Amino acid sequence: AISADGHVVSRGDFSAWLQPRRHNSHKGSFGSTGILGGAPSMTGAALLAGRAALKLGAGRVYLGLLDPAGPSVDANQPELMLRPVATLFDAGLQALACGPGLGQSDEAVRHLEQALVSALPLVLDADALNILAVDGRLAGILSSRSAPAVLTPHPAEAARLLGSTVADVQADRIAAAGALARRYACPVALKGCGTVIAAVDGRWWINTTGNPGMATAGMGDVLSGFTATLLAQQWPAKAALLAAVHLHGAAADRLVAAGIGPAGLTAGEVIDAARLLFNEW
Ligand code: NPW
Ligand code: AMP
Ligand code: MG
Repeated sequence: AISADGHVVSRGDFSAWLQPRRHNSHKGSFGSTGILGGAPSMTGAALLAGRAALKLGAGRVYLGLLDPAGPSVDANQPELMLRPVATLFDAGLQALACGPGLGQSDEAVRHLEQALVSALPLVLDADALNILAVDGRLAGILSSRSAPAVLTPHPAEAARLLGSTVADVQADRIAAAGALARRYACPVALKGCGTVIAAVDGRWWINTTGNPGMATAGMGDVLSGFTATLLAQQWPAKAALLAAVHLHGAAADRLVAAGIGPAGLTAGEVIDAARLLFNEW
């Protein structure tokens, strides 16, 4: 223990939820994960999140892309089901990641509100956090909703939410993560070297997996997909967040140990390495 309230993340923090698949499982046993994002020029973020969800065991993955000119199929991952965003909420989801490449258009705000007022477990990342930082009404809906949500800000997103600066956030990452967890009444992962996970009750964890090879575009979008699919597979919010953060970094560490990175490590490669590791766990 680092202090009475703080711990280093280890597998024991979530191993109770690592269950072998029952022999008679079917795709409905592993949940339908939704991804809301993919505005023009950022569809890749949503596709990465969707692929991450798929390869961490999702029964089904649905993507609602905001880009009207976006693809209707991912030729590299045709298992993903791409829907017009207006129909995403009709797909019978068990959890939804909001934010990867979402943008901050009026349409993005409307869909985020639909997510917040739903009873779905949510991952809120990237532009979903940027919208919450400037829209007090939606922030109020978040802090009073009863279904689970988790927040995964990087330091700049955390600074926007707190109305502070990246330097302030980085000067006391544990305090920043804890303040966000209290304010929004949900677990928070403040990402970056030594991701801090803060719970609503004041407990916090530092994750020591991960490396600077992860400092590349798309890496956070993969974490959103991992977290969302664990929520859809019925993991409790805090366990899902701890496991996703730990696995994400451990997968990147394994790739670097194999010479795949740090330079040039890609987010897509981390998805495949995480799949291997998760099946070993
Ligand atoms: P600086 O200035 O570089 O030092 P933004 P974004 C700071 C989508 N994506 N420690 C950083 O600092 C996302 O999903 C699409 C310190 C900079 O100021 C979003 O929807 C992709 N500072 C959207 O793009 C792949 C740190 O944060 C600022 C920090 C915008 O997201 C990429 C940048 O953050 C991307 O995911 C740290 N550890 N980490 C795609 N393939 O379609 C970050 N900063 O302005 O929120 O922009 O994160 O790129
Ligand atoms: P994002 O900025 O949203 O793309 O998220 C980046 C992801 O990569 C987060 O999960 C970070 O914790 C992780 N990451 C980036 N740089 C490092 C680093 N130097 N050490 C460990 N993890 C990192
Ligand atoms: Mg991000």
